Amino acid sequence: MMDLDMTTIDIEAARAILRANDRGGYTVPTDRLYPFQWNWDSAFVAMGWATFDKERAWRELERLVEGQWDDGMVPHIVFHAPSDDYFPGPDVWRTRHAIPTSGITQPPVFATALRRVFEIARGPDAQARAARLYRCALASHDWWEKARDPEATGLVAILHPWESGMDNSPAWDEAMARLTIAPTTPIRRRDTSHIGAEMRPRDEDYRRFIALVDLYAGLGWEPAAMWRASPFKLVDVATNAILQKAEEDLLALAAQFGTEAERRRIEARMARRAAAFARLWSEERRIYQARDLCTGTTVDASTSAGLLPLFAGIPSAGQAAALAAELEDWLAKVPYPVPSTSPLDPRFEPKRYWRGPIWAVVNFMIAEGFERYGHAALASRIHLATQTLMRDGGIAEYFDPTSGDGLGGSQFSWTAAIRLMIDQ
Ligand code: 9YW
Repeated sequence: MMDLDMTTIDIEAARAILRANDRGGYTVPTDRLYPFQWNWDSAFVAMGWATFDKERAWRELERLVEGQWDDGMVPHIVFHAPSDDYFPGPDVWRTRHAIPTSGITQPPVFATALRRVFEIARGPDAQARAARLYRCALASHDWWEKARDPEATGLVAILHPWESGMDNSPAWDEAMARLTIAPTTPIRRRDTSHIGAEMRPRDEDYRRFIALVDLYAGLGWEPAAMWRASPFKLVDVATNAILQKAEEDLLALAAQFGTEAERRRIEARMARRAAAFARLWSEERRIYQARDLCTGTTVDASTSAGLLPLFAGIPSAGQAAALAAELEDWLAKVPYPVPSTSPLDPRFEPKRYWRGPIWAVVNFMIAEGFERYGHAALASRIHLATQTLMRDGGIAEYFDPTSGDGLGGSQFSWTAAIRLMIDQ
């Protein structure tokens, strides 16, 4: 157990970060490096705000859906106010929404956040606010089904690595290396002027990220055209697991705010997805792995995404035990859980973004997942490690699993939010 005074200090520090990153109802992930509102960051941040400022928690979610498109997509970035600190900005995305946004999405944590905010932040207007946001969440899940699983397989696909939120994961290496398209937009990276290049994706990654953006901008961001033309179509484990958990939370909200038909629709999607997850399980690797829809093959990369189905209650008890055993093997190599790439994989890089470092939000979901399956000791070990990393390495963007060093941006909002949530 941590001593009480230190815990109070940590909590005050985490709250201060959210207040400092508040730009008027929305929270930037960190100053300068990410000067806008990011989709899945905001969902975690709303849950963090809910622990001490209920009004602010509601506003976070409401400001995010100001960017929601008519077709239901919640974009991965909402550009509420201009800034030169980030590339690619609205001029590169060329979308047509009234408030400028990016043209792709991110893991849908929104309904999970809405349920939690509604449970904690009950006030006189909570019913009406939740009812409206329930509609936004439902529209977003319907969009995922229609736009990203048009062949009704039960699993959705991402069309850009940024949609996974795990931008340069080794799981995308092969598909990205196959791309033959080149960017038309000149690449003017801003991230490496804020953060050391050794902690960021490589230039080659950025060329490919922007080549895909240019391709889709040329198609007017029309989902069916994007689906047909995309050379990058990946069934990401994390996105599907997070969506499944979000459906569970949406269903709970639908009991109060939805119709019978909506409840049936959500339940049907959940049943289909739960069954389809069997296609992502690797008995040999003891983990879930992504599938590449362009080649019809499994992506043999073991990453922290592969543990996330626990969060949605997808694995059997036997599979959960296998996932725990797999993680134990990783932790024989590195002292801190959970590295974003298996340290047994030759592509593991402990300081480079999603190729090794620990992310507090991912730790949180994995710990909740192990808890769900009764692996309480492993769950507490992960939560405790997240707290220790923040105490010793600062409330950083990510952490080196070999040394515990805090890396990337500092004073980081979603890391602070997780600090607040662990203590709930
Ligand atoms: C970028 C804000 C975002 C996260 C992503 C993370 C990073 C932004 O930062 O992407 O420009 O690379 O990969 O998951 O939402 O914290």
